[in-house]
Formats: sequence, C-alpha cells, structure tokens
Amino acid sequence: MNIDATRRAIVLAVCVLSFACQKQTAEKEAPPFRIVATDAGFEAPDRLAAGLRHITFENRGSEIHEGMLVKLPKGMSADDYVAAVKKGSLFPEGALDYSGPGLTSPGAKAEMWLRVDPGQYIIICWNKGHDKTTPVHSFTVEEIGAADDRPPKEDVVMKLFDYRFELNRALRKGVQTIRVETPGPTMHEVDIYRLHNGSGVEDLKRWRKQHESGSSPAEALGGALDSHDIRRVVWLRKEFVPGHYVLHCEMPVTNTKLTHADVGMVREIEIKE
Ligand SMILES: [Cu+2]
Repeated sequence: MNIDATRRAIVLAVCVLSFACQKQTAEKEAPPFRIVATDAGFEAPDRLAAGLRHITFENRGSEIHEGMLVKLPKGMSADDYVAAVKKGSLFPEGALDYSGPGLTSPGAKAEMWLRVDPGQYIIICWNKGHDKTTPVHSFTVEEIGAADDRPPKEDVVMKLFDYRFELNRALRKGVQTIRVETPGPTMHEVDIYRLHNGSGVEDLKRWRKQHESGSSPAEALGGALDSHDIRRVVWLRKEFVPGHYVLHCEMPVTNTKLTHADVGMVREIEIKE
C-alpha cells in the first residue's frame, strides 16, 4: 500500500467512525417524553414516536398525581372516555391501559421506559378522584420508524404476582434500574413509597384507605401502572437512599371494594447503608 492509499484508507476509516459516533450520539440524545403533572392537568407533547420510549414524570402540583397512558379505540374521543369514567367505569370499553408513571408526591420526579403502539392516547390521573375533576391530556403515537429507546440494564427484576411482589435480589442504595414483569395472572401495578421516620406499613395502608387524610406517613416515588397486556415489561430508574420503603398495589379486586393491597399485595423493604 503506498502512502496515498494508506492516507485514503485512514480518511475513510475516520469518516466511517465519526458518522457512527454522530449517529450514536443522535440516538442517545433523543429527549424523553416529558410529562409534568399539576393540579390543573398535564403538560406533555402532543406527539410521540411508536416504540419503546423513555418517559419522565414530574409532579409540580400540591397533591399526589400519577400518569396513566390509555390508548383509545377508534371512534372514542377523550371526552367520550372521560364521560364513561364519570359514569363509574374504570375500564371504558375498548380502551387499553398502557402503564405509565405511578403515584408521585409533589416535587418528586420519576422515570420509566415503556412501549407504545400507534394510535390516539390520553394521560389520566386516577388518584383521589382526579379522573373526574382534572383534565386529561391527549396525544398521538405515530409510526415513523424511530429506533427504540434503550433502557439501562436492570439491577433488579420485580415480579408482580396475584397478590405479592417478588424481587430477584435486594434493592441497594444509589441509582437502581428495576425491570418490572407481571406474571399475574391478573393485571397489577406497583407504587413505591419511602416511609417517613416513625411510620410503618400499616400507617401507609390506612392513609391510602382514608384518601390521604392527615399527615402523610410516606413519600410516593412513582411506580409502574397496569398494562392491558401483562406480557409487557417496563423499566423504572430511581435513586434510593437508605431507609424503609413500601411496594403497594392499589388495583381493585374484581367485583369488590377491596384493593390488591387489602388482600396482601403490599411489601415493606429496607435499603441498607
Ligand atoms: Cu396487584
């Protein structure tokens, strides 16, 4: 190989590498779908690319909020969905729950990864009757061939069974990525709370039952809401400080006024120093 050929080969290699780098950087920098909850509703983009997406959630309100993504069936508007909810439906016919960030205290932030398919969606909060009082946010998921966002490798796998939480290993202090799976066989959700000093899991259960009356025994850190398809996996990333935490499922037990927490789907865990 003469010097010119060598130089050409080097220039070509540098071009290929720099193009690859730029491409990788571009993929890395795709901003997450950012949802801000307030007491007056949600701020979020109107569009989202179909695929596995990184979602952030921030509560700037004065009450606890969550952000359930719901895919509407053809012919159902956001107003139609809300009208059905106001008549008492938790699952308006044909609409599909697509998970989303769980209960999050004022000032707290959460992030997750979940898969969305093309269609018309709304974001709704079910906490404390907000489903009937707070406007939903409409957005469109479009198939534009965008690459999936890549969740970080999990530190812990959390499994949601009827009616218990299983972890494949203990959560540790620091940033942890949790891969949430639902062996079920029914749908579940997980809300993650950090107990305040002096409060216990029974205080939290009572407080949730009494619709958050009185001082809060815990901070809600966000979690993963239910999906219509329990085979779907979501990822949560959270920073933990040492302390006592509670995993809690508030899905209703079908045809009763009980929640899954009432029938045992609640678990206290300790994160050690
Ligand atoms: Cu459950």
